[in-house]
Amino acid sequence: MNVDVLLGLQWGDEGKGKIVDVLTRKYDIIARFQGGPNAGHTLEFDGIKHVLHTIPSGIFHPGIKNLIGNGVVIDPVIFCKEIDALKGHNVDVKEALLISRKAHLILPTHRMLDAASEAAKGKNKIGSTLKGIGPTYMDKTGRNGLRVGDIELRDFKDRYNTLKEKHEQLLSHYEFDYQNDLAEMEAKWFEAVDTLRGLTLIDSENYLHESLSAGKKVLAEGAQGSLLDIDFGSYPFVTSSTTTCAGSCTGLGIAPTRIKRVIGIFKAYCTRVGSGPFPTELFDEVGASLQEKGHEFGATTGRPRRCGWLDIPALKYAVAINGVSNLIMMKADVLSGFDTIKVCTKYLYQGEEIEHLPYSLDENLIEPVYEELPGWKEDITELKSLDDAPQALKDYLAYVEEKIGVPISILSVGPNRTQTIELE
Ligand code: 2SA
Ligand code: MG
Repeated sequence: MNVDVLLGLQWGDEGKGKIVDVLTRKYDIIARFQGGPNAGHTLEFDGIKHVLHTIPSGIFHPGIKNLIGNGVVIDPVIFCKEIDALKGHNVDVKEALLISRKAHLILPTHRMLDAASEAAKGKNKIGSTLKGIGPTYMDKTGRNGLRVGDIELRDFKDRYNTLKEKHEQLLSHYEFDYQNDLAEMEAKWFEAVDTLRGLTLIDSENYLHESLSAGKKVLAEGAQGSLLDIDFGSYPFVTSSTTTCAGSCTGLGIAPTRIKRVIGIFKAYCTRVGSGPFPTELFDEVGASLQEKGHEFGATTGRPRRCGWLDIPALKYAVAINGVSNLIMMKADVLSGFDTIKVCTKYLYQGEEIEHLPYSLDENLIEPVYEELPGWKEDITELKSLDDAPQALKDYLAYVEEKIGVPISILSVGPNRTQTIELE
């Protein structure tokens, strides 16, 4: 059978967690393919809000397998905290959660390196989540990393010490005041590694291959967003993994020919957390109101997210890179109440109008050009069908579909599972 891929088309926080949770019943396996505890996937149901970082968003559905793929980086300490938070929700992690032996481990010293590297950048900080993501992927591509499967080897401690010593050398080159006690961090880390050892560690590419051959359906769950992709994002203000569709092949070991649908999620407006260019960013009361109404704060760090209008050239770029077959529009409810809604349809780039995303998104070179659409005043959080939607919302959806050339198959009008309208 096939793999569907679900990923974010903007700078992350599009609502992937909620939609994976909603769609899980259609699949047998939910598989995360990249990123790590930098992600914050928020799910809300039965009056409770859950935030997942490393664990796939299908975990609350009995009978579904949730796989952490080889492309993911795992911090055992954060991972164990997530597992603890699942206790009391009837989740048998030994049964429901599978972990690739080829996933890489985030060491305490990776986190220290992340902090030191960010501090050294001064005003050019990436705005990293400080979870050690960049240094861990650097060790992966530098062929120095530690993998989950290593914890089953007899010489694991030696391997750990070799990498830690390398890190300590690197750290000695930074002038950075480490507030944390490494010995204490290490003790917690090794305790968490023991817990990890007791979970279900597998060669996940083989498992997926066999499952697909046996007719199982897989949903690959992305983290962060396409504009944070290491190759195609607003480099260097990106994360260190392949957040785009291709990442699902390398991060899970599935062949491109297995992929059927590519489901792209976007917010009805834009947000970005961390540094880096953001052409449609609003610094006025409209931006403040989007932030407040949309509760736009980082699910991992609590940082306020920057807000702005929808950016069509950026969205089109993401749709093209990923080969998106279905769109999902999130947080349409947050746009209720505006007299008019602006949409960026092109840019003024060095004095010339362009409709594509240019190489540099430097704010001194690029200026968004907007079209204005009528807004709607109605509260749409109880909406069950598009038939009952305000005309201006229907027009907004039709406008975006026409601009992008891909149908919108789901509209989300609130954070809860139940506030989801399937349009197909
Ligand atoms: P990193 O930590 O090395 O991956 O940071 C590099 C850049 O990637 C951004 N990034 C994110 N952007 C949006 N959401 C993310 N997850 C959390 C959330 C973020 C949070 O769900 O809200 O809580 O702050 C995420 N993870 C990484 C990051 O801001 C840097 O710009
Ligand atoms: Mg998030």
